[in-house]
Amino acid sequence: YPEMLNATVELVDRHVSEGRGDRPALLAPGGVRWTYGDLARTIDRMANVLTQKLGLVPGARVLLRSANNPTKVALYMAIIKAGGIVVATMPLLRSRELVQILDKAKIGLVLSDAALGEEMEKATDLAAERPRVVTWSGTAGGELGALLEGASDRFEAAPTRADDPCLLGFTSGTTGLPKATIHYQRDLLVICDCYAKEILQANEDDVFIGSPPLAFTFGLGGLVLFPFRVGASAVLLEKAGPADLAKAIGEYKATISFTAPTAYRAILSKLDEYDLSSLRKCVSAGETLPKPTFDAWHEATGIKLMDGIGATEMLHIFIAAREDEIRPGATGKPVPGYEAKIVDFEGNEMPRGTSGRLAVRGPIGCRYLADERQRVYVEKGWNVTGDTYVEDEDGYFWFQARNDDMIVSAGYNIAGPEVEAALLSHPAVMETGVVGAPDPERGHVVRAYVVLAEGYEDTPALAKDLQDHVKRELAPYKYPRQIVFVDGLPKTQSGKMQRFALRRQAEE
Ligand code: 3SK
Repeated sequence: YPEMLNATVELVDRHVSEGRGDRPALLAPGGVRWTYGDLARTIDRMANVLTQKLGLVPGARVLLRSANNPTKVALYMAIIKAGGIVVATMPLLRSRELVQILDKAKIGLVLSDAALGEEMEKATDLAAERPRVVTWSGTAGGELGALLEGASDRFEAAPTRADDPCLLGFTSGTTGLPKATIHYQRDLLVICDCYAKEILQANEDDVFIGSPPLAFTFGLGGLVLFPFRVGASAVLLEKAGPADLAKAIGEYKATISFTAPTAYRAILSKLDEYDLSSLRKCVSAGETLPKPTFDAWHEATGIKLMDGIGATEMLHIFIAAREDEIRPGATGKPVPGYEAKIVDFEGNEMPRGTSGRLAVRGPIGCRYLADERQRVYVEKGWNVTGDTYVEDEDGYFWFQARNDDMIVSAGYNIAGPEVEAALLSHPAVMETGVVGAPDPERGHVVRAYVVLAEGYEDTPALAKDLQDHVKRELAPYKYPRQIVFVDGLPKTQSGKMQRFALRRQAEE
């Protein structure tokens, strides 16, 4: 990339200057349809307000808080065009969590959807330094709407460099302690030019849709950056549960979906209610994709779910496979531009076929903001993601578990996610989380928390049937000696199962 680079100019303005201003960019419920021209003008008006009325200067951090909608995207791109740094937050965060972000990122300005204003106000009361809060409603009414009145729709982009920070991605990981990852202007293009161009292979006629919040970089890529890079359009849903998503796919004739395996499974359970015929590619990430879910989706829709592993630290997906190269059950190979290897605890590369810690490097790496955990994540220039993988003879990477999701039972190493995949191939199981529970004889035993599919009852006979099913699918020593039926599983805001919460429960 050139030394001077502004991601908004590349992702939005370029379509207007190259004559594609009339193409649709953003679609949303209520008949909202913004072309690239509409979007570019809105961004410029917002950038003028940010710099002239709200005092934004290059390098300043702005906290952005709303569900997925066009106004949020325009503000996101306006902050970047003005050289600011976006700090996007999950809509459901509570004041206690928000205040940690305000303080860590030293936020001076908050832009919040009025609907989420109450928690924000509480957080600003508690912050070390109270930021200014500007709210908006709908497609930019309210306080922000008043500021936008009369603002010019022409704004000269700030002279940003390719390696100027433009995004602080917060991650609580699955452990609950928030870390901020720094991303540069160029990183926003890197993920488009590596993963999206080489693996996803979208084009300008695609209509992207999905459920992840834009504050989760899986959603930012899939619902903003990837469509914008190729001049395609994106559907933004404020409510994006599996049923909302499946319905909207039919309404908007969406062609590429981004969501987690749990949502694909939930959609499958009511498939006859939806029209998914417009879909041509379906991306699954955020959680490992169990093979039974891959198989069931393929059988029902004819589409191969595209699994991928990504991380907020790396901004997006770094191991995946093109549709024609998918090996069911494997995550894939390193995305072009990235390298991956399996290492032992000393960082030595391990032979193919051996399970060990996944280490990755490429054009984007982990850069935590003022955090000692940088030393743990990056070892000798390699990003150690916290996942246990095996690389096979053909260079495909097979997920085993998060490093701390291995259960050691009577001397056996058992990967919780492998037992989960076996359970999920039983029709009674809707969702499951498998962890170790302390046991005086075996050290730990395998315990499965199970959410049942509709129409099944939590009886001892069903528990026994599930155990027998796992014994038939896997080496029998892996079967869950304990089955606990639950109504739901603990999840992070980005929808990842919190096995640490289940482990804690199992320890009690
Ligand atoms: O954390 C993840 O699971 C993830 C997956 C895909 C893209 C981005 C991220 C952060």
